[in-house]
Formats: sequence, structure tokens, C-alpha cells
Amino acid sequence: MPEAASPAGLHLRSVRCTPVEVPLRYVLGTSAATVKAAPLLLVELLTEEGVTGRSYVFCYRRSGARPIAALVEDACEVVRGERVAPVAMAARLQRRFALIGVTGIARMALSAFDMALWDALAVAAGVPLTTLLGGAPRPVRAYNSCGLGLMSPQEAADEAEQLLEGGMQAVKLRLGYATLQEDLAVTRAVRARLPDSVEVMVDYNQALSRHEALLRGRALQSEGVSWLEEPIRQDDFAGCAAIARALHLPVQIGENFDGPKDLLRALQAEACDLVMPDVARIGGVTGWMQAAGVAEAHGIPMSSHLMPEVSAHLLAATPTCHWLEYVDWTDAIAAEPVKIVDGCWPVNGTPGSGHAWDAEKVARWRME
Ligand code: SMN
Ligand code: MG
Repeated sequence: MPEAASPAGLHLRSVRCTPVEVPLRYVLGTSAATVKAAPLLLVELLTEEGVTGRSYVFCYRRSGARPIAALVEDACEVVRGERVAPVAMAARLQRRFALIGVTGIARMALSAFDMALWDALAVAAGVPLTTLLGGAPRPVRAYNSCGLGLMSPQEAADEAEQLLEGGMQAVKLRLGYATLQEDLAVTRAVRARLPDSVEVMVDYNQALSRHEALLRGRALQSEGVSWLEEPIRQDDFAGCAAIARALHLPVQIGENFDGPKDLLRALQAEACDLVMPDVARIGGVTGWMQAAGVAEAHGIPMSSHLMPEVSAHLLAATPTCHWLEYVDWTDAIAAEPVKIVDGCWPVNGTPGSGHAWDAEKVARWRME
């Protein structure tokens, strides 16, 4: 790789997509589906100047990887040969993809493409992505979101304790058992096992009706939990607003926001107290920074969803930075797995957005 390729002088040559399915150290049983292995799509953008831009997205299901790859390749064709300019390219691509609709996996593909463009710019400039965005490299506070799926109170308490390694100061518990009593039993078992200083977030993955969410939210708010995540259908902003008004426990949503416009609509509806966009659904780095401006304008704390590598860089440049969601999923393919230190993800001076994969490990977990 040439040392000091000017970021202004990068031109897009081609893209290579590699689907992998990485094993999880902790199985993640949510109320919607159980994740035992994580299908990821790795994206590498090659430039005429020899700089490679990297990104990846979590595909949720094995079947997601191929169609997302096809859409990334399609996006690359649209702007191939042009000067790398993610904001301008995002506008062009959104226009070109308007007929299929920039939503769902098309949104994920354009987000992956955007993240790789920004990575290339940061690598070429020889700076960490956060620096390119006006942030300062620094440790970002993280909560451990590995594991703690639906399981018995005893198992959950044991697992919660293991998740404190690396000095983690917060964990996230999945709820949405058949009854409130079961939700309470697991929450109490976890809360009782952890030091008071450790925060416990709870996530329903949209399991509840509005009525049930009010009942369970009222019960949970005296149980020492820090936020109530996606209690009901993610797009029912009026329902979320009613719940947020009724509870002093903060309501957290955002992993299903489709672009910055959804974050704006949610905040205009006063649907939540906290937001946590997913970089692959909010529109990549470009969409995230636009969303961060909207969150800042509303005074709403902003956290991330999965994909901690790039998210850490983004949070370090987010005015209302709250929590990084930590998962260890890419340890299986990383040249060097990231180590959490004192509960923080280290964003250091390494150029780019934190993607260095080991070719042999990638080959081992490649999905055919
Ligand atoms: C979640 C969603 C999808 C896959 C894994 C985990 C969860 C979270 O909602 O917020 O981490
Ligand atoms: Mg969630």
C-alpha cells in the first residue's frame, strides 16, 4: 500500500465481497430469533491508487449475505472510476436506487459501501476515521452485549458475571419471556449477582403489545435497570411515545431506524429518551453523522448497535456519545482481536476504521 496517497486523489476501481459465518462465544437468544453464529459480509473496495477501503455488515440471516453482496457490487458499478467522495456518492446512489427503494438490504448494501469509502479515505490520509470526522481518538465506554439471551435466572446470573471481563461496567439482558414474572426473576438474578455500579440494560426486541409494555415497564423501573429497549414494534413511534411518557425508565430505540429520516421522525414524535442507530441501517458513516447532528439538536444521547469497530470511531465524533454496544463477533477473523480496557473500546491512532482481517481465518469461516 502506498504510504501517503492523497485522500483527494483516490479513484474507485472495484469491490470484492466475502461472506463469512463466524462462531459466537456466547449464543444470543433474543425474543425474536436465536443467533448461534453470525453471518457477516466483508467488503473491500480497491482504488486505482492502491489503497483498500474495508467494512463489514452483520447480515442477520445466512440468506442475507449474497443479495447484499450483489447490491454492493451493483453500487460500485454505478460510481466506478470516480473520485472517492462518500457524501456525494451517497446522494447519487440513493437517487439511482430510488426505484428499488433505499430500505432493508438495499440500505445495508449502500451503508456497507459508504463505510468502505470512508475507510479508504482515512487510510489514505493516514489517520483514524474519527480524526477525519473531527473527533479525537479516545477510549469509548462500552457495554457487553454478548450472550445474556433468554435462559434461566441462574444461567443468566452466571453468564452476566463472566461478561464483566475487561472491566466492563454494563451488560445487556434480553427479555420477553412468556410472563412478567419470568422477566422479573431473570432481571433480579442478574442484578443481584452484579455490583451495584454495573449497569444493566434490558432489550425486548419488539416482543410486547403497548399494554403489556406499560405493565412490564412499570414493574421493571424499580429493578435497577438503565434502559428499556424496543419494548414494542419498532415503527410504532406513537406507542413508544406513550410508553416513554408513562415511565421514568428511559426508552431506547434505533437499531431499526432506516436512515437519518427515521431518527428525526422518532424524535419529533418524542418516541424515546435515547437512540442507538445501527451504522448499517442509518446509512453508513455518512448517515450516522447526519443522524448525530439531529440527535444533538434534540439533546438525545446516542449509542451504537453491533459492528463496534467503526461505531467506536463514530461515537468518538458524536456530540451526544452515550454507549458503545460491544460484541466480540469479529475476533474469529481479526488479525488482532480488540481488547476492552477498563470497560472501554480503545480508539487509537491506527489509520482507518479498525478493520484488519487475517486472510487464513477469513478463509476458514468463509460461507459458500
Ligand atoms: C440484537 C439484534 C439482532 C441481533 C443481535 C442482537 C439486539 C441488540 O437487539 O440490540 O443487540
Ligand atoms: Mg436491541
